[in-house]
Amino acid sequence: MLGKLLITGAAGGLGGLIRDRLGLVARSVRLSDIVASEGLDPDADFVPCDLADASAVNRLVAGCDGIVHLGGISTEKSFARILPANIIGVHNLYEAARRNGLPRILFASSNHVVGYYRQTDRLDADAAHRPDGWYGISKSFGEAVALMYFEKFGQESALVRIGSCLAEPKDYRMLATWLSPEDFIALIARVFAVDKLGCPVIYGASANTRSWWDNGKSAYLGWEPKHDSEDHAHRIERTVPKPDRNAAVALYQGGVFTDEPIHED
Ligand code: NAI
Ligand code: 15L
Repeated sequence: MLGKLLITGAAGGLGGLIRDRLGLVARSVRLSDIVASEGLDPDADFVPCDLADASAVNRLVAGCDGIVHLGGISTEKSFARILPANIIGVHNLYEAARRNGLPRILFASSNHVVGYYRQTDRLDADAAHRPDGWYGISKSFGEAVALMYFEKFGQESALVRIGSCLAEPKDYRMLATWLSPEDFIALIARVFAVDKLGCPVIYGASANTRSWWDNGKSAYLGWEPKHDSEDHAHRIERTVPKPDRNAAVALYQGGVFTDEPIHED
């Protein structure tokens, strides 16, 4: 079991789903975010930190044995907003890891690294990047940083291209992309338990019958997701209008992100 696990972006949606459920992964958990976290246990080890502040990130990482890096901008925004959090932030995190004993990192990458593939395409870990916006490009950058730190310094990272992680899938696209929180927690546990991690790309999706993604190249992790979005298909078919088959949300793996303009604010 790990000693201290750091979770960045702990005040966000995904952070809220997992932060109290990592007792089998680490003896203690340090939570961090740029904003205060609602509903936080008053005894929690919460360290406010802007990922764009290199010295603060270095102090944050010191003494941690593993990192789940969720922090940053999580949707399509202007380059000006993505730059400090997702690009400078990833630089600062990996530099802090290098200076503090190379704690293993789970990097929350995204399906938007490959968002411009069609939903009829089937991808594995070697698919060339086809990012669908500045957000996807920032995740592509993060994956490249992780690979360089692995080659140069032996820094291990899991590059988890998360599909859609929420309690239940909400629409047709999520019947392919859904990752249940329980399956994500099981993946986190495998990433920090396996003897040799390396720097694999892993598609963060449950065992969905309609999945587009093949995790054969990271099978050595022993991650076996248990949930299948098919269990929610009837509810979605009954309650959610089916999108036009030529709409971005029905054509591309990245869904509506592929239709986003360049944001300028
Ligand atoms: P979120 O937007 O709810 O949480 C991100 C957190 O990062 C926020 O609490 C925010 O305050 C924090 N943050 C933003 N800028 C920061 C900065 N400069 N310094 C420190 N913290 C900063 O996003 P969510 O849904 O919780 O996602 C977590 C991570 O997983 C994100 O990196 C996202 O890109 C990735 N991801 C999530 C997916 C999902 O289905 N929820 C799908 C694919 C990727
Ligand atoms: C993501 O990368 C986003 O962080 C999340 O908010 C969802 O939109 C998800 O992808 C998705 O594609 O469903």
